[in-house]
Amino acid sequence: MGYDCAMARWILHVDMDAFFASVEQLDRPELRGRPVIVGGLGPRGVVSTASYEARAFGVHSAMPTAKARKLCPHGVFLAPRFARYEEAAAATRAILSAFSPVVEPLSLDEAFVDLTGTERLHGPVERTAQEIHRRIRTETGLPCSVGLAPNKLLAKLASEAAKPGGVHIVHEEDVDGFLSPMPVSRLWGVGPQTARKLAERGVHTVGDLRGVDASLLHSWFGPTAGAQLWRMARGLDDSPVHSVRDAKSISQEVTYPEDLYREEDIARELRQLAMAVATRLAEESLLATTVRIKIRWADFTTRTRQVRLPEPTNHPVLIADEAVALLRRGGIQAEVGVRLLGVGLAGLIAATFRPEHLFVPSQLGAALHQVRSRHGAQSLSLGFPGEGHPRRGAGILDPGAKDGVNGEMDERGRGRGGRGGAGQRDRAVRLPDPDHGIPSGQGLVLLPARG
Ligand code: TTP
Ligand code: MG
Ligand code: MG
Repeated sequence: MGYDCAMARWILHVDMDAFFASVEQLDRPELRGRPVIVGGLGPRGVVSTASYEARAFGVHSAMPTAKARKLCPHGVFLAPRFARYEEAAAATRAILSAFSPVVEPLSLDEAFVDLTGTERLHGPVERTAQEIHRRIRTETGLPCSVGLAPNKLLAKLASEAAKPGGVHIVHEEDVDGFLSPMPVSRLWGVGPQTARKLAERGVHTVGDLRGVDASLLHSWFGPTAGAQLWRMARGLDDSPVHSVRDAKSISQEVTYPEDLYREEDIARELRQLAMAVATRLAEESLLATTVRIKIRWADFTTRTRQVRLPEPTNHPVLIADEAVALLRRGGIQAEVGVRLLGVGLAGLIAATFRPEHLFVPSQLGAALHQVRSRHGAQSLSLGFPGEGHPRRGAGILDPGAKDGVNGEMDERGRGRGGRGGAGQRDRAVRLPDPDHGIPSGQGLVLLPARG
């Protein structure tokens, strides 16, 4: 019914090929044609990406760098240069914006573009897809793959099918032929668990899935996931392309009933705000590249300061750390009290991958998000040993410690580089690995709920 008369949509998906490695090969021509591996270079580092030359040796993302070195001893191993990748990503986005106002960046290296209704301006969408592909290649010097299809689900699968370096177009009448042979695990949200459950029932391909009754899918996966699987098996997806993400920021501020004078009180409140915004960031599956603080003094002068992070993160400890470092950088006027504090996060990108190699205690971040979502935002705060309610025992974020939350940490929670921070208080988190460049904390501890 309504479906037939709705205007047919055309969604384009671009994904750069071996993005970080391609940028390195662009900037250093002597690396072209050679196996290039970008990632954490320390003993616990993880591969972010490998050039297609390196993939021939079996190297891939998320593999320990140590293993990649064994597989590909002649490879060129490089640490990531995020600022440069962001520059390349911005250049690509600028090209996309020339073809449609509706561009949704998904991560640094990929984006959806809604081309519906652009025919009058730019001609047939098939030609536009080729033109976008050509312009990215020639204007950024980087290889990419482009998918064009009636919706986001199919466009993303199409760009994967186009890899490396191609353009793949899926017309409405090709949908069945395109999807049927694919393993179900290629569909969004079909993780290993769902795939296993389906395989146990003889469902391996999307074609197999299409043969399963809706009622059966409901009984296996529940009404929501069941219906979603039924629709995806048919290539149906009406989710819109959101163009807002770039502009978005997340912030929170508090006006205090009594002005704050002591530096440690101000720092504690900032850390609390940082935890709150980091939680919202994680809830929205985003990473931030910029941290801001806002301070309004009792005389109503207001200052904001911001810092660009070396790498995108949603890590509450790291964000809190940066907020406090910003506070200290500007100096504290002890004689004038603080009336309002705010912490904001900007330069948001989708957390489509976990930058694990960048922040060693990433599981610590995940654990903090988990505890706070389960027990409420007030259940934990960050601070120094001795702050808060020392009698009830501040849980020190030392992965070696044996109590509660800390017990969940594994050896990955250790390893600290350190760019050298302000107050060198108790080093509650000891992270000895200098390759990871973790910003220095000021003795981070978990404080149990106050009051
Ligand atoms: P992807 O688009 O997933 O991979 P890719 O561009 O390297 O290769 P492909 O040709 O298959 O698309 O990720 C984009 C960049 O994001 C990648 O170059 C490095 C980074 N990244 C990580 O840092 N960690 C990860 O786990 C993944 C998957 C990617
Ligand atoms: Mg890519
Ligand atoms: Mg990608």
